[in-house]
Amino acid sequence: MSFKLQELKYPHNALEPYIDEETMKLHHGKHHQAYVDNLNKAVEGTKFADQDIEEIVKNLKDVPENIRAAVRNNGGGHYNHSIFWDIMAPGGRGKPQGELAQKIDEAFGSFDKFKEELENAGKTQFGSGWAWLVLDGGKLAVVKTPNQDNPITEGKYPLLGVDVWEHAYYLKYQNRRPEYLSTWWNTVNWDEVSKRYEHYKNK
Ligand code: MN3
Repeated sequence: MSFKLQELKYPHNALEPYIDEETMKLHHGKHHQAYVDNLNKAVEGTKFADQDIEEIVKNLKDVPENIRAAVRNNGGGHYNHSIFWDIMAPGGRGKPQGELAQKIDEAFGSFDKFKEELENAGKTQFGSGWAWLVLDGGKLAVVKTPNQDNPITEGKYPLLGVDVWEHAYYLKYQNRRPEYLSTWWNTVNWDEVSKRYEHYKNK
């Protein structure tokens, strides 16, 4: 068995005007595909070829040292982007609802404060990486990771993540990462983020 690039649940132009079609085509079809291909090469002939990508990234310390860096970068790349495509949707889905909305208010003071904190994490991630909303010991927090690292390797469950690699925004926003980040909220599928919250809240 090998890892596969999943189809997007929406067309490449569906996140316009916030994320342009060309960026989506390259990002999904080339960048994500390359992570999948390189992950498959790294784990070929090992037991990891048959494991769930989340389990692999979560238990990165169990991956043999000779392939760990390749799995960290490409397995992380595969896992991170799979989350990213899922938590976006055409037209977005407004605001968090119910228990997740309440937990965001408790943890950050308000939804706007949370947005500010996540954007700030994305802006201040030096070089390539991600900004995340995570469940850390049952509490919501914002963290950032370099490269293709995922917070789950540190035991923090990712509910939402925004890619701040230049390939995620450069065609449309050039060097304006803050503008990409503030616009990105229009794409967030809060129904999916809530599902992730429900799935991870008791772990
Ligand atoms: Mn990317």
